[in-house]
Amino acid sequence: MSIRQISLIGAPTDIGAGARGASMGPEALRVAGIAATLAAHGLEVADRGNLAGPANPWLPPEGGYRHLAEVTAWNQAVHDAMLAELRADRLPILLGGDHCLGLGSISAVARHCRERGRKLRVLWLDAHADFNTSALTPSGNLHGMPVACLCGHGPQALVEMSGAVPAIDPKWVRQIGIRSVDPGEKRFVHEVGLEVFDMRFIDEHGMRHAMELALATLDANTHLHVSFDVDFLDPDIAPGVGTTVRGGPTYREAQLCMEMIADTGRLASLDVMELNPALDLRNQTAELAVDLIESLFGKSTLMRA
Ligand code: Z70
Ligand code: MN
Ligand code: MN
Ligand code: MN
Repeated sequence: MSIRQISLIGAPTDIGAGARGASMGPEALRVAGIAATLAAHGLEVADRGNLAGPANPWLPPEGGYRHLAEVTAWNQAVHDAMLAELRADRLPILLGGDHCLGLGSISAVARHCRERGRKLRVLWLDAHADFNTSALTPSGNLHGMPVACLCGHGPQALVEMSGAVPAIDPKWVRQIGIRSVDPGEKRFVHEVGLEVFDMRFIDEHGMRHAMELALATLDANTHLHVSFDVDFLDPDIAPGVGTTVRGGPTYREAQLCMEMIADTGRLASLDVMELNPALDLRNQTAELAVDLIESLFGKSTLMRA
C-alpha cells in the first residue's frame, strides 16, 4: 500500500534561520547513511542531489522579514522539485535546510492533493509552532512563519506558492512536541484553532494518546505529510540544531511517534529540517534522525500483525 519509491532532495540553506549551519544538513544526513538505511528496508532510493539558490547575506529584517527575496527563491526551487517527484508517484524526502522551506514543500503537497482529489494531513513535529507573522515575530526569521504562511497569513509570494490561497486549512494540521511559542504567536495559534499536542499534553497523556488523536480520521484517500524539525527532540539526545529547547520527547517517545506514523501506511512525503552540523557532536544528531526515519519507514522490533 505505502509508496516504496523514495527521492531525496537536498536544500542546503539556512536562509530563514536565526543561526548559520543548517545549510550543511543535507550532507550530514547523507554521511549518516540515510540512503543506504532506507534501501536496506527494501525501498528504492534515488538521491536527486542538492538544489541551488541564493547565498545567505545575513542582513537584518526589512518590513518584518529577513531575506524575503532569497527565502522565496529557495522555496520556489523546493516546491518545483517536490512537485515533480509527487507527480511521478514517488515519495519525496526534503533534506533541509531550515524550516522556512516547509512552506515550499507543503505548498507542493497541497497542490498535488488538489490535482489528485486527495485529502491532506500535515504532522508538524517541532519545539516551535512556526506560526508567526511579520507583525508578531520577535526575530523576522522566516523559519518561524511557515505554518502561518501555509494557512494564508504572510507575504504574497509565499502565501500564493501552491496556486491557491490559503494552501491548507488549519484543520488539516496537527502539531506535536511544541514547547516554545512567542506571546503574539500563542494568541494567533489559539485564534485559528490550530490543533496542538504540546509537551504538557504529552506529559499528561503520553505520546501514544497524542499520536492516536493526531492520526485519527485518516482514510485511504489521505496524503500524510510529516514535517520533522529536528529540534522537536530533547536537546540531550539532539544537540545539533540552531534552537534547542529543553524538555522535548525522549528517544523512546520519539521512536513511538515514528512507529505509530509508520503503522498508518499513509506517509507520502517528508521534510527533515533544521539539522545543524556546526552545532552537532560527531554527527550524532544526524545519526539519530536517520535512526528515527528508519522507524518512520516501518522498522520495528518485531513483526506486527
Ligand atoms: C521563534 C521565531 C524557530 C525553529 C526557531 C523561533 C522560531 N518563534 N523555529 N527554530 N525551527 O523567531 O519566530
Ligand atoms: Mn520548525
Ligand atoms: Mn523548531
Ligand atoms: Mn489512548
